[in-house]
Amino acid sequence: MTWQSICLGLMFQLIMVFGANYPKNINIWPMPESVEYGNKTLIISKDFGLKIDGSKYKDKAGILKDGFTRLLDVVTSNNVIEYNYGKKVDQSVLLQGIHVVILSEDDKLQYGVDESYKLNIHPKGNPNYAYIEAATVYGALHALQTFSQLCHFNLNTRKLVVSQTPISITDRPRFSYRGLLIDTSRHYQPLPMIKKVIDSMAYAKLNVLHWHIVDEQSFPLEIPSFPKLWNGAYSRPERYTVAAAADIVSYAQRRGINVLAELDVPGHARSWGIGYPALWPSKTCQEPLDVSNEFTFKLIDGVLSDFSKIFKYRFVHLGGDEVDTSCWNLTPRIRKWLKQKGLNESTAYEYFVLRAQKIALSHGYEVINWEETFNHFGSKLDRKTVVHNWLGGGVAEQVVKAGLRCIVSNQDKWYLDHLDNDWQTVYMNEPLTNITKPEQQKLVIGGEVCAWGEHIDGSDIEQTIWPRAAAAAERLWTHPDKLAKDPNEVTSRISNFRCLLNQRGVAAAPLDVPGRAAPIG
Ligand code: CP6
Repeated sequence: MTWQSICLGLMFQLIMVFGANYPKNINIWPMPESVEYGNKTLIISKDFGLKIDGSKYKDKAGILKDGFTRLLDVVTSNNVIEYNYGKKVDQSVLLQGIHVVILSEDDKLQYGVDESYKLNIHPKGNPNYAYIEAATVYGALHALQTFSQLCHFNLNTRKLVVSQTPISITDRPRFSYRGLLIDTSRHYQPLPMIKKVIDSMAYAKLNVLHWHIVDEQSFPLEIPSFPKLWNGAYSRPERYTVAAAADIVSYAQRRGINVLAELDVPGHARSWGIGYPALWPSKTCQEPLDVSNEFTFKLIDGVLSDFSKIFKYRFVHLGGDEVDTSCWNLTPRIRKWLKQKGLNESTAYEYFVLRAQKIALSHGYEVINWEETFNHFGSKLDRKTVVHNWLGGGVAEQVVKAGLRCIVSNQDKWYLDHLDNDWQTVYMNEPLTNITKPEQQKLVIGGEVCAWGEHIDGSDIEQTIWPRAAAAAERLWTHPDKLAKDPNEVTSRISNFRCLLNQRGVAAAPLDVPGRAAPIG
């Protein structure tokens, strides 16, 4: 018997004796880059407060203060996980608050903003204050989310506590783009529900709400330049005013989430013609938008001009997917135009997409397009285009080889409206599959789970999104070394996160492990 084996055996016995009543892991979702934790529990003071002494950031807009208020709301009201870690509550130290130091005064939220943070619960320094350091206020908001997941209601002391201290966390996202698509054309979503989705995204550190606002079924958004467009809404109440859309954008921004607006052209746009029938090839052939009509592009210009006043993200999504161009040839007027211009259906599709791109660029946007555009004429796309994968063929590899950026959303793994994509499948979808060169890996800016709206309205959106979107959130946030190789290793931790969502009022569906929805410890 060697010295080492005696030592290991002793450690094992110690863990058996002292660790029996103690959680095996730490329930943070998504898992941070590095975590060290102990087994003490600290009581949170009744007048738990926020201080920002020493921060360059002065919180004039109250983004941090509001984030702190939300933290108190979720940890003190109906949203507390009851854990009885029992014996090691430190009665001698009251946690009086959180000291946040933010190094940059800039509160501009943009693609690539520094979201890193450090969270220390008194391993050194002032024992009465948790300590957060972040480059920007948005990193600090992530730190508060992590902190909120460490708070529990302790049954022994009947007090709110922070468990597993002392704790020391260093964290930052793996990808800058961590998206969720919602679709308000197939079914309208009420504003409070969109806000609820935004809140829940912040719990999982997702940072882009891809708002697929309009499609062939309805056009619910007010466009002041072309006020008849929202005649294509299902009904008067099922519409979003400019003010409401701007409110959604600011609500999201204050939580560190950007809103990516989509204008899907030239397919998926039939509803535009309810207000402006000239956009249809004909009364009986209503899709795609009329490529031969200058009014089509004048209208796109007006819509994108109005978009640019509301949607402040660097990117706009111009769709370009599933375009059936047959109406163009079936309409004599358009067939004549194609012939005059020397175009066929395929080159006219290319002409349309590239012209729409130019309009978006003129309004200061960079463009995201669905992958069919790349598959048909990738080399002609603007070099700043981000190609959005959704088909199953692993286009990301080709896109980054061509030097363009890519977002991954393959439908066989990351479409949430496909209910047979279970959380394990979602978890295991690796955006860098077959991409090994560092300079090509950098071009994959992230990924997105999609909740297409054909079968989703306010009654089931939360259950459809959660908990599976959380599995993607960890894939997109967590350093690959910390990701589980086998999703079953994280069942207990994701169950805990699902339970946390329920306790915060989000109707997350059960995981598919019978009887294990809310494990203790
Ligand atoms: N709507 C739009 C959709 C889809 C796409 N674009 C879609 C296609 C196939 C499946 C799910 C959704 N409903 N505008 C494709 C990007 Cl299986």
